[in-house]
Formats: sequence, C-alpha cells, structure tokens
Amino acid sequence: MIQRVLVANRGEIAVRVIRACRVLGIEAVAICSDADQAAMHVRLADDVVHVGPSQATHSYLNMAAVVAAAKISRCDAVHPGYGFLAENARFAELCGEQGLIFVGPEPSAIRMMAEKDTARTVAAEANVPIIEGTDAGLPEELDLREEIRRIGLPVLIKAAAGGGGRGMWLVREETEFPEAVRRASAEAAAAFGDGSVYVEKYIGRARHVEVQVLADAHGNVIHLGERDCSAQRRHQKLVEEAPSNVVDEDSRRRLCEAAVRLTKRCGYRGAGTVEFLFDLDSGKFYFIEMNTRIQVEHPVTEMVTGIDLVVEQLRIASGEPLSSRQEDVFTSGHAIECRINAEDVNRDFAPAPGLLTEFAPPGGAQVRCDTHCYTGYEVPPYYDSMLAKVIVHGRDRDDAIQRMQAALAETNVDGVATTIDFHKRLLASTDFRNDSFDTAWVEKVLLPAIRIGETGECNDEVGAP
Ligand code: MV4
Repeated sequence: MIQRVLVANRGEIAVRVIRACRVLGIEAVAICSDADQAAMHVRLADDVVHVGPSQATHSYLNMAAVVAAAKISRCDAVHPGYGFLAENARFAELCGEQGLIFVGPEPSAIRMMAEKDTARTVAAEANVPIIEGTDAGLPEELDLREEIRRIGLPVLIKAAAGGGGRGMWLVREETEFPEAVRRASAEAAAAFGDGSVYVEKYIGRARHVEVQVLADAHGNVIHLGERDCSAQRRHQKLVEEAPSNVVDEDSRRRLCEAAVRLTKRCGYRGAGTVEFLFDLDSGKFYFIEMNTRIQVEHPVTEMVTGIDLVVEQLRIASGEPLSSRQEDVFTSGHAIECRINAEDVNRDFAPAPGLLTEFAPPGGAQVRCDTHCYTGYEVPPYYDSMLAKVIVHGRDRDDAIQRMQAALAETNVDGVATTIDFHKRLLASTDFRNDSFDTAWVEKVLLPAIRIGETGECNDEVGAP
C-alpha cells in the first residue's frame, strides 16, 4: 500500500485528497506557493513543502519543483487532483522515472486521450458511437468537398490538440469551408503547436452526459453510471447532477457499456470520465472526449453510489483490486452539485478575489460542502475562482432541487461576489425544473433573462413555476 502521498494541488481538491488519505491511514504531504501558506490544505496535511512563488506556472505547474517536493518529503506517490498537472503525460512519466507512483493512468493512456483525433479513432475501434466526420489532417490533406457533402452542414472543425471546448470552429456554408479549415488549422498551430484538424457534423441541441469509470491494474473495469453537466457557460460547468433523467434505461445501459469498452481499449487504469453528447433531436449519444483525471463533479456520483472515488484511486494506485464488482454497484436517488465561485455574474463572471469576511457553509441531512474556505480566508487572485461545491442528495430530482434550495438559502458568503444568487435563479427556473434545457441554455436563455430582470424590464423569476 502507498504510505505517503504528495498532494500536488491546492484548494478544495487538495483537501478532498488529504481526507481520502486519512481514511486509508496514508500520510499526506501538501505543496504550497507563497500565496497559500495559510491555506486549508496546508493546515490539514501531515507535512508541507513550499514549491515557489504565487503564480501557478512557477509553483503548482513547475514539474521539477513538484517532483523534487515528493522526493524531499519521502513520498512514494503523487496525487495530481484536477487541473494543473493532472493530465500532463510528461509529468506522469517524470514521476515514474523518479520511482514515484502517479495516481492516475499510464502516460500512454493520457496521451492517447489528449489527442482528440486519436481518442476518436480508438473509440471507433471500441465500437463506441462517434459523430459523423473525418480523420485528422492538415487542410491540404483533407478532401474537403467530398467529405462535407457526405457529412452535411453545418459542421464543426476541431483541433486535434484542442479539447474542453478549445479549438472549435462552426461552419454553416459550403463556400466558407475551405478558408475556414485553413484558418482553423493556422489558429490551432499557433495555440497548440499542432495544426491538425478534423471535421464533425455539428450537433445543435444536446446534453452533456458523461460516464464515470474505474479500472484497476488487474484488468477489472466498471462504470458508476452517468452525470449530466449540461448547465454550462463557456465550457465552465456550473451545475452537475447524477443520474441524467433525459437518458432512458436502454440508452443508459448502452452509454455505460460503451464507456467501459473504451476504457478497456486504451489500457486505462484509475478513475476516468468518458464524455458524450446526447443529441436531443435523435436521442442518440456520441463520444466526444475522455478525461483522464478525477473531476470536479465526482461527488454527485459518490452520493448516488456510496463509493468514495478518491479512496478508489489510491487503492488502485497501490495495486489493490477494485472494491466493487459491476453487479454490486447500485445507484439510488438523485444528486446535484452547485459550484460556488468567487465571480461577479453581472460583470461577465469576472473573478472576484478578496477577503471572506464571512463564510458559512450549509449543512444538514444529505448535504455535503467540499471547500477549503473559512471566515477570514483571503481568496488569492492567482488561481481558479471556485470557493466551494455544495452537493445534495434527494430521493428523486425534485427532492434534490428542494434540498439544494434549502442548502443555498443558509449558505452565507460575504466580502466577495459569488455565484450563489445565480444558482438560486437557475434552480427556480421552469426550464431547469422541467429538465428541459441543453448545453446552450445558460448562455442563450437563462443569463439574458437574468440580465433583463436586473434592469427591471422583466420579472426576475425566469420562467417562474
Ligand atoms: C460538439 C458540439 C456539437 N457538435 N461536437 C464542446 C467541448 C468539447 N468537449 C466538445 N464540445 C462540443 N462538441 C459536435 N460535433 C458541441 C460541443 C459543445 C458542448 C459540448 C458539451 C457541453 C457543452 C458544450 C457547449 C458548446 C459546445
């Protein structure tokens, strides 16, 4: 078993990983930058190593400093959390070279899924539905006119090195197409150092549905059901839930089995997430990406399955078999997570760092709050603006919504602007309550309605019940 873990992250996920270490009797060593010396993850850890100045590029993203911190503090493993170095194949490799266990998949699997065109090919090989489209290449290699006639407009041009919504271009007219591919390729080359692009049919009305998977080092792969993360703004998720009530039983089974096939095909180990678009017009689902890390929204899956995903990650990395077989995994009820960010919704969600003069998280039955914040904590301007995740579990979706409303009503954060009021509006809206929205809804419907509400031109309850 792993004895001592370097937690190569900060904020709530560092706290989350330290807690999982405690459960397993593993020692946890924190890293910190200048700005984080009084941070919660530093206080909770058994030991701490300072890795550099406040700017993440010089501290949490400094691979040599992070690996050195693990060696100096006599750790035998490194947990990367999410963000920062979590999906950096070179970092995973470096850990291995230094005799450290990287809590995550092999560098080869990280790489395979980071290249979106390769991921698409591997998915197709695993008989996982992919969106009608082309292989990747440079503009001159793509036989454009024929491909586009086959696929049908509109199409999305995607950068092979993109992902998470970066490097995508929508094309509606055939005449725009050749020039759009050249421009997309040039921009991809500038942004990612790789000009390869591929083309997919554009799915206009969809939900973002993703499947949580776990794979151990003994060839066992299971899924823990799906999450729905369709409430997003500019590819930043705001609310996530489990399960997705728009997916019927038959689609759910095929979706989850497809995720397991892809996981096996890429030789995966650890916790991972297979993302799909669920086309609301056809009722079909299609693979889009695989995330090779623990995700922000993992707690909704924990709430409905009762499985501690970070404990599972550490057990898998220690060479232990999965603690559950597929036939022993059951989901019950419905879970919702709201991300509470220090952002000013009225200023286009601009980050709002500063002193938390009050931080009162919610509590009570079936309420969980994952956070690193406390009253008197100063939110630094250098990192992600997420303060807390409020997660509730209810007997069904309506019950979960009610519990989330109660939880947010008692949450009190003062000193900085937060997204709490935004979440209250979202939970009160008819569209959300009816589960009748898509991935564009927050930007196209909810936020415009909230903005008009603020100038007094419209009732501030969006589609009031
Ligand atoms: C798409 C799409 C429509 N058609 N691909 C965005 C992030 C990346 N993972 C893939 N994304 C999309 N790919 C085709 N062929 C629409 C999106 C998309 C999206 C996907 C999931 C959640 C939110 C989204 C918001 C805008 C666009």
